[in-house]
Amino acid sequence: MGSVSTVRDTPADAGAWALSGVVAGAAGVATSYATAMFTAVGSNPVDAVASTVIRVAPGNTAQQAVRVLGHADKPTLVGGVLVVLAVLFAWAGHLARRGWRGPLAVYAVVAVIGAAAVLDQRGAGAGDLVPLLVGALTWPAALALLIRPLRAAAATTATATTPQAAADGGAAAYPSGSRRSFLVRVGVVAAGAAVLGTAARAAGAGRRRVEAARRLLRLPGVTAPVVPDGTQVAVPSMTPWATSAADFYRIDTAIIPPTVEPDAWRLRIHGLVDREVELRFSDLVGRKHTQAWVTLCCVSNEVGGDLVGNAWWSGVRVADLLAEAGVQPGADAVRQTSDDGWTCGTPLAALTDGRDAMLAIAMNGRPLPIDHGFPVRTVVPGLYGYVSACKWVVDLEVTRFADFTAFWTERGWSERGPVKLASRIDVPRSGGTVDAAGGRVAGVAWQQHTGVAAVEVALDGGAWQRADLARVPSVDTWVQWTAAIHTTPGDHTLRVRAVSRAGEVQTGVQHDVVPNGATGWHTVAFTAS
Ligand SMILES: Nc1nc2c(c(=O)[nH]1)N[C@H]1C(S)=C(S)[C@@H](COP(=O)(O)O)O[C@H]1N2
Ligand SMILES: [Mo]
Repeated sequence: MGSVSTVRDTPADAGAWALSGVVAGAAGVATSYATAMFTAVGSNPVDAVASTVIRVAPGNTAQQAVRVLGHADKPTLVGGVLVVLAVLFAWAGHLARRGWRGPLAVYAVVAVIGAAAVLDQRGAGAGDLVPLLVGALTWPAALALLIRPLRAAAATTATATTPQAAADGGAAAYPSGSRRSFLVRVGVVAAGAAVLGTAARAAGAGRRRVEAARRLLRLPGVTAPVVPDGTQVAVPSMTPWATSAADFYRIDTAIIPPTVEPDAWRLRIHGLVDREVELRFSDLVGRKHTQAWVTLCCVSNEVGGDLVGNAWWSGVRVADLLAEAGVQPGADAVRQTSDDGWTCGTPLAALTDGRDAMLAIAMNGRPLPIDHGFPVRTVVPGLYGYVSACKWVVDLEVTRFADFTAFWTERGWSERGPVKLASRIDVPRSGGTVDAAGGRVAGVAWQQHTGVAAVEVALDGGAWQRADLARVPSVDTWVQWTAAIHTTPGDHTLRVRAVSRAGEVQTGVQHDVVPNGATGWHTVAFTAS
């Protein structure tokens, strides 16, 4: 602590509290903005408020404003929202002199308005509130950090000066040590908010640009998905056989998903080939396409887990491209690299044995969503994603497994990742209820590119009984199954196992996901009534 100087309650001191409020507020705005931009979960609350203002403005003031301001309408409105916020945050800081009740009330009001605006956006759900929540937690945390030196100074001053000064909330006359500490904290928090905001803005701008390019893309020859007849069992609340892009699980190492413009995309095929091939996106669009329903799943999927989805993929067969490059003898692998440097090693055989291994440009009849690999990703029926389904793929190196390692194999996962035979109970959910007299249970089973021949269920650890299988267009997708339950009212368990078309009976031995996929029978406890 430095020397104790008993300065009067100057405007500059009052300014310190207000400044704390503004900087803490800015920190929260930055963290919520960054959460929205980096994760693409939810919407940025400030933008949401601006949009809501446009929508609810009385009469056609908003339209007028938009006309007058022209293209500057949105930035101007957002600027206005930020100015109002700055005033409220300054006020919160000012109120903090007298304790936490004031600032918390201000934050609560701002958060409620923000939440209302976020939920007011088209198609918004509770999950969209995540960025706002992050910001709302940042406000008091940052404020506490910033005002600690002010509080300390106020306490010192209160003892050094009059009781009246203390009652006034402690004149913010601070010892020089507190002053330095305060200025350092303000500087650090403000700089942090600025850096975070700028980074988030860059990420968001790239994403918006690519999202616009994606919307404008036309992919001739890519057809909309038509769910084949008989693939969906008619059991209430059963999982859809075809997974929408929105419901499709997402797994990757990208904190900020790569944003690759189709015009800038290049794919290099090189390594053990007769001639290197470089492809542009337009080359892929113009080539002969293959389209197929393919189920994709993650090696990290626990027994009964939902890291599995089934989509209609359109693209170009990798085999055709490799044939053009001319694969040399001795090669047994393709090392795939994505735009963000992630790598995986895929057996050459799986890419050339006639299965629908493709460089996909569309998912469910639409350009790939950014999070699922836009503009191009690989899909290989029968292999886990971590060894095959490279998103944002930009490089295929024909090589030998002996000559390289890939992202996940360097972290203890197996070099090869053929999909294991698996089955899951979807109805009932754990703890659910089933009609004791013939209630229907249902689920899915999969082993892509091998196929499922049968599914069996067992009640309370008893004998296995055959379930009915729905239809599938090929062995590359999951299959739905259903069975009827006949039992006594009360608590029971149901388990499931599959038999593959290769004759394998799914093992009941429980094995963790590391290093090459979980095993064991999915078992669900339920009540019959
Ligand atoms: N570029 C890149 N591609 C990737 C990954 C990744 O981390 N980065 N993860 C893989 C894994 S582990 C899986 S299971 C699938 C998941 O694909 P999805 O997110 O489209 O469902 O992508 C694969 N492709
Ligand atoms: Mo995965």
